[in-house]
Amino acid sequence: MIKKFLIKAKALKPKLTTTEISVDADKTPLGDGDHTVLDFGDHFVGKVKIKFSFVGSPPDAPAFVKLKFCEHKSELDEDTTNYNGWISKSWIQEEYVHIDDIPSELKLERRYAFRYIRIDVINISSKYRLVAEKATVVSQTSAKNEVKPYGEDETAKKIDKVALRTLKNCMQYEFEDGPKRDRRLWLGDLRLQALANYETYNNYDLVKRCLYLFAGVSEKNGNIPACVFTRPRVIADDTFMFDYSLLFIPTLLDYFTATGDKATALELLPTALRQIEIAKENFDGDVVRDSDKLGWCFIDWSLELNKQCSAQAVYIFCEKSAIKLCSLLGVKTDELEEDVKRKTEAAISAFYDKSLNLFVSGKERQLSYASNIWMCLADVTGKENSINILARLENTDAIRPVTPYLYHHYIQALIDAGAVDKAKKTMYDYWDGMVDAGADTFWELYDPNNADASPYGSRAVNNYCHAWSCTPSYFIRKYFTGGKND
Ligand code: RAM
Repeated sequence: MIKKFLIKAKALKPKLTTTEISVDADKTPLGDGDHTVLDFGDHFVGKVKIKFSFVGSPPDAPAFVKLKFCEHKSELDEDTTNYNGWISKSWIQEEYVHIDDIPSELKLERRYAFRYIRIDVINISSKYRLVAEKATVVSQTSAKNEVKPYGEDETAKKIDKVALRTLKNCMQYEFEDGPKRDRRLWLGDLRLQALANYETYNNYDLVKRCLYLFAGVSEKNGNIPACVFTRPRVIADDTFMFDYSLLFIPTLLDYFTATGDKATALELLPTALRQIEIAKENFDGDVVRDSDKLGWCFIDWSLELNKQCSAQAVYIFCEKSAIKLCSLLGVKTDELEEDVKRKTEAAISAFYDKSLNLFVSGKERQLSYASNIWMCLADVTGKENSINILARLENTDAIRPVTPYLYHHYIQALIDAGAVDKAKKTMYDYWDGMVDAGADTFWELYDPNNADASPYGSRAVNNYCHAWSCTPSYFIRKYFTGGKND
């Protein structure tokens, strides 16, 4: 823990903006086994109150009800009793409550992320029926301003509206990954949220707070954890990821580029550069270790993915960001430049398959979008080759991205290579698919061919509002502007 950084993070803790939204229920009298659904018409994050009354005789026994908060309508009828995912079932937003006094207003302590509330009456006396009258959410966010959906056409505007809401609802005391689950700050998510934030809500202090939180909880050796808990007090998670630690560097570079805040950049630069030194411990010579000896390197939620090649590329990408940041700050870059040159040459000789003209990964020489996307982002073979690599991939059975997180990187790689039209089409197809499937906010996972896709063994714990899916707002404003930014 570095106290002076955590003190700065604390001073930057935002005040949340709250808004009260109420909806009337359909007031159907509910007996044993009956249920009703309240629809708030959009996705909200906040605390909830529900007013109940009754019809019939005076209530002579409590009503025992189940409340289920759902982000997406498909969750309303999802049976979660036999949940067998590998992360805790406690993330599912279900409550079992006794209502003793009726009429009364039930005030729930937890914060929920939802559009719908399903109320099931489990047990009630036969002498009366329960009536749900009205529900209210005090919605909260640290986004200060409203941002008008923007886009060069209707599809872009439609996607942007949902992306803006995704970002806004993940903006709480930190940039959360998902307001339903895990409700905390992850580095990979932060980097993408910050990019979208610079084009939209411009809450620079929230990014600054998150940078100081990460730097403040770094290990004794300087290593930055993949995620931070802030409640009930600030504490680092014991999860470290090869890629996420390194991604602190471009996150700091982006922050400095957006704000010009040199004091912060200079203060956090040593922490950023330290990630390169620590990452080096995972190299044999200039080639990063294979996936099984590397520890966790995230890249994507595809469980079969070999990460070796992507890890090498992330390292190069981040080291190049470090060079840029140092140059902007007037810090010398000779050692970084020598190292990146060696790592780039090693990347080509270890991972570039000359017969395929594509990058492959691991002992099995696995072909994936991830490896090639990251090698293009790291600009290992130059822009012209990148455009060919990304085009060539399409006619192969390379492992495809499964999360909007890797889709983001795919789109960025296409843009960097100059394939802006293809990037736009890819973004429209993928994100508009979620809009068509009823997204009010964008999801953690979206596989157009498999509605049940989940890295957790059950989609009941998937998020339908997830940080890393908000970047259409960034792409649309920065690159797909109908010539406005050219
Ligand atoms: C998920 C989180 C987060 C991501 C990590 C790797 O559990 O929701 O978005 O960054 O995994």
